[in-house]
Amino acid sequence: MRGPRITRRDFCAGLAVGAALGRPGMAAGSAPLTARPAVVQLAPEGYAATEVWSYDGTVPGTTLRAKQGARLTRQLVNDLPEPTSVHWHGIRIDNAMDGVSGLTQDPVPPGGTFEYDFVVPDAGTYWYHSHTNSMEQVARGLAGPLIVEEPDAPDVDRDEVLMLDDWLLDPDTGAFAGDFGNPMMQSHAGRMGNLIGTNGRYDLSLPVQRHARLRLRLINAANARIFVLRLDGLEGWTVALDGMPLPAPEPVTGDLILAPAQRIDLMVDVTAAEGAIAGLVRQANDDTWQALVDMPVSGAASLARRGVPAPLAPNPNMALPDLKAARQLEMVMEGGAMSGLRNARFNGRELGFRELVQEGQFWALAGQVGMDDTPFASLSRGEAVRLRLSNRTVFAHAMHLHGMHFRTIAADGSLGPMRDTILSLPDEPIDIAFVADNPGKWLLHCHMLGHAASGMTNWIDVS
Ligand SMILES: [Cu+2]
Repeated sequence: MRGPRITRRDFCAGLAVGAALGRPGMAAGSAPLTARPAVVQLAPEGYAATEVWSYDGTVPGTTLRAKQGARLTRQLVNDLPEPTSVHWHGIRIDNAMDGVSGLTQDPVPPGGTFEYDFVVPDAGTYWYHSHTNSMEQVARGLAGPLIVEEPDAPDVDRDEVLMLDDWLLDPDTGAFAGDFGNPMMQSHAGRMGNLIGTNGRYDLSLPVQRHARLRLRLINAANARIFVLRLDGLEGWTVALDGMPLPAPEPVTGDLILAPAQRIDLMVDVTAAEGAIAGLVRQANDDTWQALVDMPVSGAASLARRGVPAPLAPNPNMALPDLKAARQLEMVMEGGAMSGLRNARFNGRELGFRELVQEGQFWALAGQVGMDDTPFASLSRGEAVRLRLSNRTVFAHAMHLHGMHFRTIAADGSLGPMRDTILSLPDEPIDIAFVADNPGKWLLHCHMLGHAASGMTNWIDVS
């Protein structure tokens, strides 16, 4: 029997597929990462699906994995209706690849492409997200995990990436609710979702076996929510913060605080009995503890728990800042609702708070609202910096430095763990220190993305 003839229409469709696969300018071996609208079921079944902006059609985007020291190449294809760019959060990256529109690259227009090509020097848990109109684009779904694997994987039964997020949805339509630039949210704690979930699911469930050892890679992709978490039926250790291994695993004894953009790597053992439901619980607004990730327990991986895990190997070439020789800087954080901010510089002019509000701006870092041509600090490559973050607002902020990790300085002057994002609470100054060993223009901003968009974005120059 004869098959159907190929019609002109089939042929043209075939050509179109070929053209899509062979976009000009794509480097050999560079898989596309396509930012595009998609429809996904974020709300519980029975509610409407949500039109999101996604990487490759899912929320969160595909988990990207690379070996430590490898080169990662991805061609960003922008199929969104507005410009975009990708930031590789926590990677000590070549500045030209940092993805910050208006500072390290031009935004990629709709229909355009950009070749991201960089080395990942550090093993650990990282993530990627939009850094163009990010308070809207990240809230619409443009974020995904980026895992850099150790040369020798630690001894665990399972490695689970858990990207925590919240979404503000209209329950009737499934659409994102409200205005992303809502001034009331921006000037307060930020855009909080009415639906909270993990890996795009409000009811994520991971079946586990008793005594199994899991590596849990927690990533907070929310615009503004600070997650307060506890282990339930699990016992274990924190082994890394913001990708960077702790010198020794620290037993988890109380609450785990995960501010926006922060990551925590845990090694946990399932200690709950067979038939029980273990998992992660989170503190709700009314101080009750609610399930976030369920882990129903069935069967046993072994008869008994294993011993304390070995620490993860430290990442290479981490310079220790010399605090005595360090340049001392202070960044005062001001503004927001109920603040005493009187005036600050915006677009080269000193404006009063009321004028700033009329411009949609609410916050200042070191007297500056948003980015100016002049950086907060111009540093010489290799210079050690000691920076005090003084929060004179009544809100918490998650301060993120691009391109380099910093260390917190404890009250006794000792250096704490390395981080790229730190939670700053009102009237509790934090001292951090770092060696400015990565040349380029690096943002220093609040990762509560509505705050960043309404004043809390500044930058440093390392040359
Ligand atoms: Cu903030």
